[in-house]
Amino acid sequence: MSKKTLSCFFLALLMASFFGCQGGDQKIDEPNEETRMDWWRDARFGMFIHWGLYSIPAGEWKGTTNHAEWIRTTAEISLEEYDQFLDDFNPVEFDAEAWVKMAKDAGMKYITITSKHHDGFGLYDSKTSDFDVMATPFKRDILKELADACEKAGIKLCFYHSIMDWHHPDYLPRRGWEKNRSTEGAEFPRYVDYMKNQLKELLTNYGEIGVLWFDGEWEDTWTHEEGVELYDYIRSLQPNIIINNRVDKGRQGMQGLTAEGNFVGDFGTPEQEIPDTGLPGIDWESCMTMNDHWGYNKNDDNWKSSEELIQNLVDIASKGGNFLLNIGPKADGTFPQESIERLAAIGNWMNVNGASIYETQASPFEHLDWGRVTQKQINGGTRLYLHVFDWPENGELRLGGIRNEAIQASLLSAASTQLTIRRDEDALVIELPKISPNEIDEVIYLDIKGEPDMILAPMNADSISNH
Ligand code: H79
Repeated sequence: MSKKTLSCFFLALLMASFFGCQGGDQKIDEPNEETRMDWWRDARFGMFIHWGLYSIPAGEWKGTTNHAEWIRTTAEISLEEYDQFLDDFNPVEFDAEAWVKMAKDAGMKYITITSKHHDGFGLYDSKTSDFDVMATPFKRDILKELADACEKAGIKLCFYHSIMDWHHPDYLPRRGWEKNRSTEGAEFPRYVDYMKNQLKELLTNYGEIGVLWFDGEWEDTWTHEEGVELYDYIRSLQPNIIINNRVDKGRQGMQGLTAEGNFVGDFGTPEQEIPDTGLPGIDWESCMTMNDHWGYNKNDDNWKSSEELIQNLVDIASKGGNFLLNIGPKADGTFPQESIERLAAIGNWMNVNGASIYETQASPFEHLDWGRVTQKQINGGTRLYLHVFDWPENGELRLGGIRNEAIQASLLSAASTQLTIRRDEDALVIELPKISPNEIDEVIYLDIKGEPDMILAPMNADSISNH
């Protein structure tokens, strides 16, 4: 093992122990593993869509306003009352091609939509259920229209499917407040069969699906054995599909990474957070809302700025993860205006800087004051993308702790601009224009010879125990 490989190994070990996880059983011994995950690892950026009957009350119920896709439970709405939303679901403005175009223009490579959320409502034509879009005045298979639009646009379609189900009579347990819903005759194994039949429909009628994204696995009724069985079942229907770690019981809280053990699932799922550092050898995807709710909430105006969202995407890419950014469409089938504006701003940035995100790997640097780094192999060397969040006042960008010889540096937004590079002890220093062309994140690319040869802090027992 070379010194560099050795230090990478220790870094990986340190991070794994720091996070208390080994990524579980990620099935890395399978011969087709690399190709199966390739498109997803290259994509880096996807759109989450939370849409269903809950978009009708839009987060508000009898004067309380802090609800969304959980409204049936958080507002304690009886099944009979919730079922009445079926009559009102008529999103006449829904236009699958327009949705897919907004995702694509923002630079997203895949769309993960709720085929069924915890409320049990299906956005598609399910022969196994009466609680689906065909029971509404709309009577159009939303997922089929999206599948066609995605196919045309070259976007991967993925499904979020909740294991927890507050509607099916065989699902257990009932919510604590649901005193009037009897459990008599309910049999959980029959619910599992129902869910598998639904999944079979979803994996048979909508072409090749990119990801199955499970959720609601934390309830006591769902077991590790059922998770493994479901994982294998899904892979038997579409062998190349990718499945998140919430299919099994190994997820560790909202941090979302898989605990050590024999758990199935192809990637970790941090929710509303970004890990502090990269996680070498572990696939993960941070999912996040643009405001404070997943489903549409008409009173929630706590929108993240476009700057924050772009910097989140960069931060995640610099740590080797994917970003799944959520939209909660309105009941009429349109996206909230604030979401449309943010998608457009991200798209403007991605049009210029997409190369610094797609098909990149995590940063070789541990910490940088001024921003983040992503990297890509090039002929004979490595292209480092330097994402400058804080433009240096003295006009000098300092990249410390790297031994490689520099080849050239340019602004990604103006590749003809050659920037001057000099070495200052362990650092490469790049002379920048006085003013940043893009205050959110101007990207410099720096080509170096060979793979990054980093000067890492010595890994001894003291430095490990200091973490
Ligand atoms: O679909 C969106 C939310 O509706 C859903 N996940 C995102 C993608 C979601 N469901 N619940 N939550 C989010 C928060 C639930 C957290 C908890 Fe737990 C469930 C706390 C205790 C049980 C997470 C899982 C922490 C421990 C286990």
